[in-house]
Amino acid sequence: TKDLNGVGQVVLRNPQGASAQVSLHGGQVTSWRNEHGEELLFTSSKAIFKPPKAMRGGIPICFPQFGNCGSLELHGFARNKLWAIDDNPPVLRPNDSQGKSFVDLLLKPSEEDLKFWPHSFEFRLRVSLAMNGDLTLISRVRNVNGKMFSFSFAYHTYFLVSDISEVRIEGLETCDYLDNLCHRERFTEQGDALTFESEVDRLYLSSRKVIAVLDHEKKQTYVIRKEGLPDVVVWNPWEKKSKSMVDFGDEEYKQMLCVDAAAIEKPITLKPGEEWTGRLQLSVVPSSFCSEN
Ligand code: TA6
Repeated sequence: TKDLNGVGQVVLRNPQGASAQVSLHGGQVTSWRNEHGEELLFTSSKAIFKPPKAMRGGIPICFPQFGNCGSLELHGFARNKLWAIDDNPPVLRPNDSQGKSFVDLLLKPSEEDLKFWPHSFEFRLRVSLAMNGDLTLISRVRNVNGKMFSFSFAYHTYFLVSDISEVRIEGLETCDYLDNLCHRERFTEQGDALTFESEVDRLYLSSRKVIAVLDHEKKQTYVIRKEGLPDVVVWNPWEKKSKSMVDFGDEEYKQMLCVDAAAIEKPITLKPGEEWTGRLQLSVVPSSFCSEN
């Protein structure tokens, strides 16, 4: 089922009790809970719910620019805009809606937006919750017969973890990455799973379609499946940087990890009438850890 509550949030629910919450503000998923009602996404205790500022946590949409590698605000304007419910959504793949509770949102540029980013686009976002609790986000960006344009994109996903020092990422081994902490210098990841002892801010050039985030304490694994999104951003600000952010609690860096399915290194270019689709499917599965971890 889905219902729009008074604060512009669409709540998706499935019969097993799992739920997801999507805000019309920013098209941002603000909550994803399992069948026991346990929250799976991080939201800062100091998050600012004051439009147009994006709320720190959940899954902000970074579009048409990731980071501040362009002329727009950090991570682009899409996450700071009011989206509309899309009443005539495009037909996606049949299983994109079978047995799922979903909502379709639409973002189009206002006259104001066109002054900053003069490209006529339509951005359709489908957020769906499957019967098994999986959360899927499908973004479709179309060039509405304007001139050719390029953009970078990320699902800026704040996963909730029990203790960052007990988390590891599998699926990025041997991938190259650009290290934001070293002037985006290029390195190659070693053969082991990624673990965390200090600030990490990296862009992995990983065309692998499945990434796993293992939370030792919770004995659960987030499984990230992505299509049309060749890169993965991994970010934890650690103590010093998180203390410098007003909307980030002092110790909260221990309970979060951003693992963003993205298209950044090679921006997406759309000719008039062309469309790009970026799919993200999130699952959470119990994971039995072997004792050596
Ligand atoms: O996730 C990578 C990153 O660009 C970091 O460098 C940091 O700036 C972060 O995003 C900021 O994201 P925020 O949600 O605070 O806009």
